[in-house]
Amino acid sequence: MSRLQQFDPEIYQTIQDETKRQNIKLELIASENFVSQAVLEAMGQVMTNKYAEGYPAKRYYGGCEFVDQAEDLARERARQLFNADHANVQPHSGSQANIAAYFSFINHGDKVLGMDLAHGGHLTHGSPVNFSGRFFQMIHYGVDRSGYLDMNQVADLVKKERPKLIVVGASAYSREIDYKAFREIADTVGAKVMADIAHPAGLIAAGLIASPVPYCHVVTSTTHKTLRGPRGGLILIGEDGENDLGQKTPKGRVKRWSEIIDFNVFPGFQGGPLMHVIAAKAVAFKEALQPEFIEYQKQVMKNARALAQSLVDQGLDIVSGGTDTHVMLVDLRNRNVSGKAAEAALENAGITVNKNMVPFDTASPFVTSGIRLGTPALTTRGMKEEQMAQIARMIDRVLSEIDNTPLQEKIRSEVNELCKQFPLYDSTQVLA
Ligand code: DSN
Repeated sequence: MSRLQQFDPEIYQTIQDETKRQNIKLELIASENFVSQAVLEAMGQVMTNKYAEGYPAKRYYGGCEFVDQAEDLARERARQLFNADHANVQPHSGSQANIAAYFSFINHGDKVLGMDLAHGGHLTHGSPVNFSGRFFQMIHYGVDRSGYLDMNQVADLVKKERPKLIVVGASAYSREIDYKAFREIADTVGAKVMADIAHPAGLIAAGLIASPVPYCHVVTSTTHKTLRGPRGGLILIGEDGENDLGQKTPKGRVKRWSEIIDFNVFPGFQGGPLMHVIAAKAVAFKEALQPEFIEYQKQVMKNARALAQSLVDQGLDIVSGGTDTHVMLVDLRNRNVSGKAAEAALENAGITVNKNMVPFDTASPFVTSGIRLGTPALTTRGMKEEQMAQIARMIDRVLSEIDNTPLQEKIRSEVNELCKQFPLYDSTQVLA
């Protein structure tokens, strides 16, 4: 019996149950993935005990010699992975990374252009309920009726509004983003450009889609989506961003953006970094530097295309008609089913998705007219195009008879059978 099981059987049981849930259901939430055993091990270890405010070799606490090595490895591997000049691996999350990046380049009240949440943007790209919408004057761009980013709208808004910062990136946009075009538009008014690559980071690291690092002043990310690391944030600065001069100190010294970013992460918005998570980020970055990671990401994209095509073949409507990445948005309006009802029915059938607004949605964010699907997690399990076609048929059956509970139960047993062929974690390993 493990020490955890002995001391805290209730929490032990929740971990057992969650392990089972992950094993027996089909995880199609586009922002989730399954980390390796090595990443799990790196997170559950004694570095959680260590305070290390500051940065390697410049800490406010003694005893940091080994966590310094771990953070240096994480920073170096992140730089190598993204071909960046500077990496900060301390943000506890993507939102924390974004806060630090915003306040590095702009001040409270400044004007920012970001993607509309309802068109695929993220809460931190200017939602009125988020710090971004409360601290800055946000204006929004979106997609056109074809579901593609409307670059004419971006150019018009930049010309008219002259924002100080342009935020590029999305949580529910399936097409490649032209970061170079954003930068060219930004340069017409001297705006800075921040790319948030939380979703496609793994595809970018694998070199399969364009990187914003050469074009944007700063790049933020999470580490746990396509990148398949522990939950956390990351900030990168490319050569161009690093050569662009930052702000002057009161004594007249010009600071580099890397210094300004680091200062805004700590002491600006965070205290002690989570050193066990940073160690796990280093492990995940090492995994992402292996040739197998490129093969994995290629399969993520192939699976996404196969799933999107199979859903279209079943008569479902995919925003923009398909995907270039790992994610897709299903517009359910032609089925007369809400995103909320679809999420619940699919969950009952063992298929985990999230409801999502679709562009030009008239339903509320709690109801929505769509669902978002992604393939990173199922690809980690080893599933391929054949399984994607099978899953698309299951999704269609559930959506075609949304209130048919016996059908959902039947499909759930089919899902369990499919999952058994692609085993995930062994609970004895997870709790070893
Ligand atoms: N919650 C994440 C997602 O699902 O895309 C974004 O932070």
